[in-house]
Amino acid sequence: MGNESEIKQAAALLKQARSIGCLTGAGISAESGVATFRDALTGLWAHFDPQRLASQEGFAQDPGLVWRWYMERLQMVERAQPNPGHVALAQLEQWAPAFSLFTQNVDDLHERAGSRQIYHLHGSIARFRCNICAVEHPLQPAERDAPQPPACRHCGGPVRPAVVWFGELLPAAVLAAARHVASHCDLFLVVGTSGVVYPAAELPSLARRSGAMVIDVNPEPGPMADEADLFLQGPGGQILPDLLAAMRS
Ligand code: BJW
Ligand code: ZN
Repeated sequence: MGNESEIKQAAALLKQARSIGCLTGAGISAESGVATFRDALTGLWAHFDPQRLASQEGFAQDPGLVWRWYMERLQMVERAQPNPGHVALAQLEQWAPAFSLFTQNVDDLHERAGSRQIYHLHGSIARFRCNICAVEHPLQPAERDAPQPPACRHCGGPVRPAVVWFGELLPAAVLAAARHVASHCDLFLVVGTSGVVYPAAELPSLARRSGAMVIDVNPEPGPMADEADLFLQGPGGQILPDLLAAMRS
């Protein structure tokens, strides 16, 4: 667990900062019951490789398998509620003079917790588009339970979630905004990411090289903790509210 003196140091840094950048990963939603990306491959999915499911190659090989995996995860996201970690980040946005939140998550729990300045690096699991012509496809209830992805009404191509798979480009404007914030902020806060997927994983080191202090919140030490000036060990749903409380005291 992040100890009291580290929480105090982090709270002092957050209070002084004029501009804060924040990067979140699947860990911020874990306490809401949304499996982290690697945990999402337990149970029924334990024998599948995430790089295969979340890729064009995997979709081409077995579109039904990929579709069912996403429909199961969509249901998990819809049932979930924001946790105290999401709420604390929304409160931090109100407090800070400038605050931008970049999430790798495809859920909408930050929005539902009240965050406003939020950018999705890897898209959204609740939107759909054609894999061939990219036209948007509003999902019908019956399509959710179907064993195969629906066909595009425009060109007949397979419909897919509007997320970013391995080997695909992140939305250019979102990535440019993230790099701009990372290279101009005073403080960069990282929460709940394993830090192994690029280009999101390069943002904390970009911030550090540009002169920002970096704080990492995670129950497990990993590549992001090595990059950080301060590592607060523990779950986001506990550490982030503790940080907010320390800022107020
Ligand atoms: C808690 C907690 C609690 C638990 N509180 N924490 C440079 C070097 C090497 C490779 C590349 C490179 N640049 C690009 C690449 C290729 C590739 C890549 O990064 N590969 C690596 C695996 C090596 N990147 C790409 O292909 C990207 N595209 C790209 O760069 O285009 C140009 C290009 C193409 C090809 C070659 C070169 C350049 C696209 C990446 C898209 C990633 N998409 C996914 C799927 C999204 C849709 C979906 O959700 O299904 O995004 S993959 C998956 O990983 C998902 C996540 O957003 C992402 C990150 O995972 P995250 O969030 O870190 O989750 P976990 O599960 O890994 O970790 C959870 C963490 O939470 C853990 O640390 C826990 O301890 C912690 N935790 N409980 C706080 N309560
Ligand atoms: Zn189409």
